Amino acid sequence: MPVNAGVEYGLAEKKFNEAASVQDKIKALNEMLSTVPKHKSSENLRNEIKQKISRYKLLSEKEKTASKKGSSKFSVKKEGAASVCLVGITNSGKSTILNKLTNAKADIAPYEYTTTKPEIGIMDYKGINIQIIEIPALTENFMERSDGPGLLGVVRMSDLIVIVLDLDRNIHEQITLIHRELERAVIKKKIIAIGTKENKNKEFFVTLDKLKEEIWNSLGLIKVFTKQQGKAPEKKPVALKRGNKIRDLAKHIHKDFLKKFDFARIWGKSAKHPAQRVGMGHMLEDNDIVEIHLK
Ligand SMILES: Nc1nc2c(ncn2[C@@H]2O[C@H](COP(=O)(O)OP(=O)(O)OP(=O)(O)O)[C@@H](O)[C@H]2O)c(=O)[nH]1
Ligand SMILES: [Mg+2]
Repeated sequence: MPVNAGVEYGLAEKKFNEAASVQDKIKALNEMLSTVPKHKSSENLRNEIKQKISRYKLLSEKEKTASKKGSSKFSVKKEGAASVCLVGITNSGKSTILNKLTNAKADIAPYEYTTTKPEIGIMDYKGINIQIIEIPALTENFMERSDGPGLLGVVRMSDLIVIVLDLDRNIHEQITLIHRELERAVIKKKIIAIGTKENKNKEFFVTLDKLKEEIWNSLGLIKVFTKQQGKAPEKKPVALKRGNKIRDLAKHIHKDFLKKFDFARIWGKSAKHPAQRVGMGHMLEDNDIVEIHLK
């Protein structure tokens, strides 16, 4: 955080980073700007924020023009613990991977541009639902296409981008194109890459199970099992953010749980010993089992 900026700036910046839509980004940037004092020492920071605002305003204009043309509004409802977007050039095997990872039945064909709208499926990762979305193949100047801003809007709201690379074609060209188009749309997000077709470049080639694992690991989530006293743990885990505490789990289960919380018992990696008694501030780890006791 810059020297001159205070807590409000930090909060506004957090809002900016978490904002999914261009409009929310602009709102958060304006908030950030209003918290930075008009002072010589903070001039650079103010200019930086102003530049960002004008870039996002330009994007917002593009979105508006495109939506007037009628075809840009792809409203994809977020579902599951996280959303992952598959991007790549045409024929790279996005639909093939989507169908393999999820319950989706997207059309797969040897000709180009088979997918013309977002295709959505749900991946089951050890009991956690993760939404996987394929968007139509990226092309040069994607943002200028009538449906470009809408489709990139779908990428923007996702939590992770998976680049699907056709290993039969020039990898460097694919990566360059994809990064350039994402950059033009000012999309900054965690990205992983996966290779399809011939296994010439081992670096990018992963099996489906490995891919599932890699997606999960890149999302920064943990899964936690709840249990009731005297009973076995629930079969379906709860997804939480890495670093979350018992407090977050209690809140996730029911808003009243925070008020009524007494203590918790915990088993697993974060427990010093099985059934350790802990408070709300105890940090959870992947695969922990938690029994919450209410007052
Ligand atoms: N040999 C081989 N063929 C593949 C693989 N993945 C996809 N294909 C083939 O490549 C072609 C394109 O696959 P799709 O999954 O439709 O590719 P896409 O990226 O969704 O393509 P568009 O939606 O048209 O842009 C199909 O004929 C697939 O059968 C793979 O790993 N190995
Ligand atoms: Mg496709």
